[in-house]
Amino acid sequence: VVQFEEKTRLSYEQKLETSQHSVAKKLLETAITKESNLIASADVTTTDELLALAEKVGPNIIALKTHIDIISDFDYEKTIVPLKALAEKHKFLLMEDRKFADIGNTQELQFTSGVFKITDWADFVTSQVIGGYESLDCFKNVGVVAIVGMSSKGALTTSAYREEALKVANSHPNVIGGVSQNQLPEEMLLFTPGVNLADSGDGKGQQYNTPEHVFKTLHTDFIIVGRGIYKSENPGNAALTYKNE
Ligand code: S5P
Repeated sequence: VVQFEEKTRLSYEQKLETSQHSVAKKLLETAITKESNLIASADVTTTDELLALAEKVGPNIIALKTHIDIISDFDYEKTIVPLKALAEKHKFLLMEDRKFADIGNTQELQFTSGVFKITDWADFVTSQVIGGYESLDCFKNVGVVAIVGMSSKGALTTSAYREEALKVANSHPNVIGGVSQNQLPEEMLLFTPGVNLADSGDGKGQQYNTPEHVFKTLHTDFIIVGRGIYKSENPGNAALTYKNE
């Protein structure tokens, strides 16, 4: 009888031993300490909602993912200062999902300037790799999560694109991992959005899988959950449910 052994994923402890980047290490340490691999996506549009959500989900997440440019009353002192305090209190990291997609010089300006000053507060950011290797050089003081594959219907991140994107991402020292709906090389951390226990889509192109599916078939390291948590009647309980899943 020939037995086929299913390839198992490395443990967070094993990944911690081999990870090179300080932000990757911090994420893995947080995951181990809090026994969580959950990132909540805070796609809310006011500072009050953002801070209230962070307070509720904070104990059960390892990172809070923001789209800081959708906060309509953004103010560095009123939005970021208390958000950083909550991150410190509940021991989670801040992931700004900016999905940079330009030449290096422009990305550097978008990262460091404007009202958001992402460089001052984000622990890690998402970036497309469409601008090529050198476009990622500006993200020196943060970890970069490369957008390798997207979850939406009809996305142009085909297997040929993903293969090329991975070459850029996996060779760049600022990159700690990738966002994808497919497995990644073991040395990269895999972040998977498009996770929801109740729905299979949102009617706007988003496609959902369950936590069980992405952990078992993709060997995801961290799930990213937005509406499954922040639209829930009780986001604190929902975060705990997704953490336990
Ligand atoms: O391929 C992707 C990449 C990202 S980062 N698909 C995604 O949905 N995302 C983000 O994950 C998206 O921008 C949103 O902030 C979150 C998913 O939210 P949900 O409400 O659909 O869970």
